[in-house]
Amino acid sequence: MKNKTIRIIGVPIDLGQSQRGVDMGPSALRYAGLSARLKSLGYQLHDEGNLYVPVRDSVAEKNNGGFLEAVQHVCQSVYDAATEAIAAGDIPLFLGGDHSLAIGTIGGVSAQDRVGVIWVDAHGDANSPATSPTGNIHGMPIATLLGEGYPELINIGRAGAKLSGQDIVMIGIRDLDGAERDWLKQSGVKVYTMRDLDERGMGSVTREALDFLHGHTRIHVSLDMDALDPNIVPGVGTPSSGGLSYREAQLLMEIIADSGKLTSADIVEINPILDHENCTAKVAVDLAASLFGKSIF
Ligand code: 6HN
Ligand code: MN
Ligand code: MN
Ligand code: MN
Repeated sequence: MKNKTIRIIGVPIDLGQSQRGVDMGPSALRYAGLSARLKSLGYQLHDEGNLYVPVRDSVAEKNNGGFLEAVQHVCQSVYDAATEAIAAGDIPLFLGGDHSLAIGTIGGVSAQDRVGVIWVDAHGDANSPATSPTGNIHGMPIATLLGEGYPELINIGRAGAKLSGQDIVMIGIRDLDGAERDWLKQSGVKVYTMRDLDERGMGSVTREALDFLHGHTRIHVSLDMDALDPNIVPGVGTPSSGGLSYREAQLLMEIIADSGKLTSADIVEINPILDHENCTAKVAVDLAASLFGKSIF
């Protein structure tokens, strides 16, 4: 995997949720030294800058759909950037922005091959417009990718569902809405909650997760920073207590790296306005280094 090119693609989207500030996530990650850290591991780094995302204040909010149309346009350009990076043989690393962008990243990276997704999050992000208590699209990417929800988002890039439940493993889950939970249970997605991690430990859970995806040659990691405990990552818009420790998250990244199958990733939901001295982005950079193969010894 090393001597490959990592293509950094910023997606400063804050239109999939209601807190201001998550659009600054890509800058926070760059200021925390992301490129230099990955370069030091032996990769070529190519920072494409940020994709165009309209400034929230310049977009009219629709009554029920929030910023549906704007999210659709952004996710289409994310999809295109993802397919281009994969076609070039690069590893795209998407910097969010809120988690709605994963509709585009995962749609795009799965255009040619079947891709296994490891979704690291406190939340299931498996609401549809019918089940969502907030209407926020960042709570809907998993359902959308599985073909449930707004047709405008489901059909981005190519028509229909981009994944099936057997392509997705979730780790770190502890905050599901009622109807979201019911839907997830019948979806075929493999869900590891915080209780699973407490009982069995991160090492065993991660190895089982990789085994669940053994038929997939490519793995995409979608890392929502709110998977970690808010005590160590205060800069997230939807914090949930009882999250991953620093070392649990590192071990997860280290074991995924050992698989040698990582071909794309997202780091999302960092909100510098809510953060303390960019510490959330600094933790994210540490995790990215492990995900891309840094080993302690
Ligand atoms: N995220 N389940 C809540 C909702 O609004 O649907 C929270 C979603 C959080 C989404 O953190 O990416
Ligand atoms: Mn999320
Ligand atoms: Mn989340
Ligand atoms: Mn947020």
